Amino acid sequence: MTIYALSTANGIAGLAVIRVSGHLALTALKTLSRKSHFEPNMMTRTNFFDPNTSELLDKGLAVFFAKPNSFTGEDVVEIHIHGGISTVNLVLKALGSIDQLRLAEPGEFSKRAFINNKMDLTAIEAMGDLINAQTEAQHNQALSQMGGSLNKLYMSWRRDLIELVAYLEAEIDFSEEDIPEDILKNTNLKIDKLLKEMNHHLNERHQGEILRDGFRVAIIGSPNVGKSSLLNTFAQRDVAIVSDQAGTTRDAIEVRLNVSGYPVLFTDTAGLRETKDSIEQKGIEVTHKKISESDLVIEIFDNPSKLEFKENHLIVLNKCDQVNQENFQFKSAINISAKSGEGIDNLLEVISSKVKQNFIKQSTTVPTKTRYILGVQKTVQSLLNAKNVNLISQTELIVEELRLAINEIGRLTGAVDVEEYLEVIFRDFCIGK
Ligand SMILES: Nc1nc2c(ncn2[C@@H]2O[C@H](COP(=O)(O)OP(=O)(O)OP(=O)(O)O)[C@@H](O)[C@H]2O)c(=O)[nH]1
Ligand SMILES: [Mg+2]
Repeated sequence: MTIYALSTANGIAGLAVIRVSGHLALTALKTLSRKSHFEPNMMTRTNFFDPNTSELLDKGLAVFFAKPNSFTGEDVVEIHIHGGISTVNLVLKALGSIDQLRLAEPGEFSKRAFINNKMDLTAIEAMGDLINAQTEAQHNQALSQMGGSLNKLYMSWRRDLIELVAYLEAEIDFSEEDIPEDILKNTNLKIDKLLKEMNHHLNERHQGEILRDGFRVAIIGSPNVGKSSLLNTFAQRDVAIVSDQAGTTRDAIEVRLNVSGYPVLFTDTAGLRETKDSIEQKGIEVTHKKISESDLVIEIFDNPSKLEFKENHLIVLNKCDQVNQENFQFKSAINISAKSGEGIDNLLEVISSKVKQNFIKQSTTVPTKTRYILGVQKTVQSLLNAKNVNLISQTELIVEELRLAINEIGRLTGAVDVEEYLEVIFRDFCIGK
């Protein structure tokens, strides 16, 4: 079947692009444009008509990509028309009236690209990440993985394992006696090298989480010091209730912000103090949990005489509009006023440099999906099993475990049976992608 869909966002816009893919794509374009020839890869100005009423629908541009040199690997046509609900709907309706054309399902263009070997699964998933990226760091990571950085890593492991199996199998087939000692030693060395690389990869998962979910900053301190006020100042809107009553905030309130191109998740928490109020106690429990989960803790004080320095906490003295700065005992606290905005830029800069330190080491092959982490963990398990079998007498068992490992890694890129994954992966895509 030839499929079509609006590939740009729905709604009012200057332009809209409708994509058509399949063996009838060019026929569909010719039908709508009443032109008999389109040069591949060349943008052509054309009118678009309703094939049933001959009515002019829009004037625009069209481009034809001949298979296999297209996004999906099939014949593809892009129809560029004016954006806007009515024009788009009329052209979609006109396409739908052509025999054997149907509206694409979510992610169907990408699925066809995968089936036709235009992209492996890691690249397709990275393309989804690219579309959803909200910060520069997420964008860069996605772009690199779309370019094949993860695919290259996984494929190199798979190739090493396949070579190892071939090597062992040759030995099993040809030697009448037990496998020579040096071959087994060599096998173990190779397995150890792979295990080291895979464990290193798994250790990078936290970086992937930070990139996806944001660098987590917990804002803590005693009641009334101005935690919620600071969150509101960062967010530039009222996300948390501010009042002069101690114990205002009970639930943790989260705001995701872009700090110098990095995703940062700020959490405002319940003020820490002894209390008999059971709801507030629960809030304080949550605060402790947030502290343990965070990548950075900002501890706020509003009284210079109470300042206390703790390792790994960023100490902030709030309400500097109120207190006489000359009296500060500790100059090393960051002085701000959540109310007047004084010192906020400086504080953001300090946070930004902490976030950057975290991302500087960021590798482009971070396992960005749970699927990758689980697959590599299973591979590691198979390799550990392979190492544990009795090497001399049970070489077949080693080969068996290595085969499991090869299969597991192959599923990550889509090199082997992945039917069960496909639906899950493409389900998250929108129509037209
Ligand atoms: N003068 C001055 N007042 C501030 C400043 N920041 C906050 N306040 C006031 O301090 C009081 C407490 O502010 P909140 O932001 O609710 O404090 P909190 O730490 O979230 O308090 P709890 O949620 O109760 O723990 C409010 O009356 C704010 O208006 C500041 O920079 N200067
Ligand atoms: Mg509060």
